[in-house]
Amino acid sequence: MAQPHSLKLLYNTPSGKTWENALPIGNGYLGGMVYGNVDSELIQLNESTLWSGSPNRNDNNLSLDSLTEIRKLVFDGRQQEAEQLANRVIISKKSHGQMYLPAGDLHFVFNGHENFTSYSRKLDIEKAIATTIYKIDNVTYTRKAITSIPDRIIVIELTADKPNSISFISFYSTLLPNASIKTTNHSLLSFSGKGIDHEGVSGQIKYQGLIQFKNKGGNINSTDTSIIVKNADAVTVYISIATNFNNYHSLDLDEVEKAKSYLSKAVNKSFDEISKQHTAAYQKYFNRVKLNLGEQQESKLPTDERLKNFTTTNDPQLVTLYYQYGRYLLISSSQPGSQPANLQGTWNNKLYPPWDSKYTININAEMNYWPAEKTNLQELHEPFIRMVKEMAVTGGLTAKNMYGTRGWMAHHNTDIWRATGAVDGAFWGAWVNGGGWTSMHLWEHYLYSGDKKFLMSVYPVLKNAALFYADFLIEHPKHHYLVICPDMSPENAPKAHQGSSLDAGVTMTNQIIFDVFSSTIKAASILDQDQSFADSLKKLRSRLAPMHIGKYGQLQEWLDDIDDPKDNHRHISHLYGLFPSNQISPVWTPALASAAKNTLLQRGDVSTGWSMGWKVNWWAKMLDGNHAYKLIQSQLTPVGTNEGGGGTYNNLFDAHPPFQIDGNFGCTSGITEMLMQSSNGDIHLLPALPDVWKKEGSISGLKAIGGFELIYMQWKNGRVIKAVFKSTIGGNLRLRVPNKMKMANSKSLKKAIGRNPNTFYQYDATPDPVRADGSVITAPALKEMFIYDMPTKAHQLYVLLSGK
Ligand code: FUC
Repeated sequence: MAQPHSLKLLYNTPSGKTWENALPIGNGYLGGMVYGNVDSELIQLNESTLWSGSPNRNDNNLSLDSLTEIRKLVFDGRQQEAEQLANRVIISKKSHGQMYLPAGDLHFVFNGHENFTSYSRKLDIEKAIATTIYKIDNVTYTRKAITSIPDRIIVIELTADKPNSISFISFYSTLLPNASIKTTNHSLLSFSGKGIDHEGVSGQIKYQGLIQFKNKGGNINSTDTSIIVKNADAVTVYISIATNFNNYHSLDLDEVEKAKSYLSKAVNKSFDEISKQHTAAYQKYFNRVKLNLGEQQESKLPTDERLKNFTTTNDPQLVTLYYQYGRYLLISSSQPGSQPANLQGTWNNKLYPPWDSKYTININAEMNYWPAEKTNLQELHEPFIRMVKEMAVTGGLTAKNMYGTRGWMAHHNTDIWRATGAVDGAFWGAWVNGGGWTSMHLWEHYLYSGDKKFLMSVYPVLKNAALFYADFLIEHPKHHYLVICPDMSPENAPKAHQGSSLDAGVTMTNQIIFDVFSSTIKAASILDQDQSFADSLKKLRSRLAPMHIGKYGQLQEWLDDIDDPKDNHRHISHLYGLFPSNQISPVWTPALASAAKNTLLQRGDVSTGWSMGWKVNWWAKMLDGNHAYKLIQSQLTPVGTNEGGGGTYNNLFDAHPPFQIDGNFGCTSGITEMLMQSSNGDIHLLPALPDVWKKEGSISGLKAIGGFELIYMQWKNGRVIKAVFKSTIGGNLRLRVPNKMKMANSKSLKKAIGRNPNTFYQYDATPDPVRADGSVITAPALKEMFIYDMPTKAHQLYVLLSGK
């Protein structure tokens, strides 16, 4: 099979003034947006700890005294009054979250470069380098930009193919007030200042930027605030930015020393040397997964044109590019020790960005990390996991202050200060599952790695997430289940509640609690501790509300059957149970799965970017590859052309709109789920392969639950013809494939019967009207599949070939 066209975003026009045309580079700590403009180039800068405000809390401690009243109002069906009261006593009177700030713009003015030819710019995501090339008269100019992972700096190289050709003026500008900008020794441009005050929280982040210009040939000079280069052969620019941020409660680092130390370590290295080491560090992650869906001639066209054509052309390589771009963006915005990727990853040019460019944890921040484990970037999950551990501390006080419980909780937003109070308005903010949902990422990391030491280290976080629920659940006076009240299905309101979202015992919450309890019970047993606590959780779990199928054949979003089949709200939160959780499965719970399918059909396809990204995952989990592909088509539609919905910008950033990075990550996860799933009690190969990709393709490097790695898989005409697995911790590998397979060494594969003996693949019975009894249920859609068992040992390769 032909090798896929190299993985590059290509353009033959500069970005102009449009930020969403510019190309992102980053290393988790620093971000740059490279415009590739010719006579006035712009690199927009970010530093991931440059935020407004300072350590602060935003709980509303009036909550506790009014809780009984709010609950009574909700149970009495007086939701609007409950919401009004919640606005007064639950919603923060202080900060509604601080903002991620831009770190300024670096400009280069090239006089006489207005009329250029032979222009191209590209982002090579195999090497993580952005390049701009153009010609003026007979001179070819090349600019390269990287954000080095090992050196923690941005480096730009400007070259020309004739000596003495490079002349420009460079200066820095910023939206941040009161910045000080100066030059030193004619070659160092520095900027410094403080993050801004916001919503009553004083800005205490101090930042320092150092931009060192190094010319070869020609000469270099400066004014007070700009650098002037004349007739150089080549110029290298080293950008170091640091802040005093140490962690969410201390600002005790020296930003000047930090910025200096990164710069001094890098400045004596050449661009080539830094870029070689950067690419090697980047490829350590990136090269782990290779995807080939085939390619057509379209691969050679500029990326923006391919995007325009995508819905009407079969361009599988654009999907490959978009898939790998999701991995590129995660590597570039989330490195061990860095801040987690926020709503915009690491890239923001606005002083007041949409939703503060912070962390929305009722879907968006979690979605950012869906590709982390399965696309073999598990180390990059660390910043998110650390954020959860930190919220477990700040949210411990919130649980106590606001709800009088033990354990920890968070509402629907957080920020760099790990604020866990309720924000925006009760309609959105009186949601208590930010801790429950985010803590499931700790469990997921354990499921993929089998790392018991890790599980031991995060067990207190899991246990305390469970404790909050254990204390906060109360009996529903009408339904008698244990429920959360006040509760809501994120950001949606049933018609019956006249515009109020508040309710009790909504489906998503019950599913999240079920997961938090089930994983804590399992973790306690794996770690051999807390047996009586685990038993008490089992009792509580058995009293949670099960999922219900409503009068339109839908999965009920609320405890009462009050869904509107015409509701096309972007949040379909009750399908959390289908993905990322697996309480709904066409294998184990066919009736619930068909209700989930009805819900998906009723809600429709086109929506905001992240919502479509989620839908790719859901349709993949429904084993419907063609519908999942339809959503990829809607996602890969130029922004503004999907009626009422999101899409994609020219630089392949996801459009909510505006830009929000979650849709990129959601889609990368969804494409993975189309090719391999490991959440239905087995490793399922090609579970949702759309017709357009059936002919042939291959993928390598995906990770599966239980420490398995798919070293390589190749398919032809929808059949798996080769699959190579590695196990890192041993255990039974149960395989579900669309065709017969055999082992390469002629050992026969055993036909699987009963429950998968691999404990990583054993799920607790879900609250399902068609609960499985332990035997393998074969839903009609799965009749044609072949299921095998193979005991494995750690670090051995297992090669399987298709029968014919
Ligand atoms: C949630 C979503 C919005 C948006 C915001 C950042 O509130 O409902 O669509 O994505 O997060």
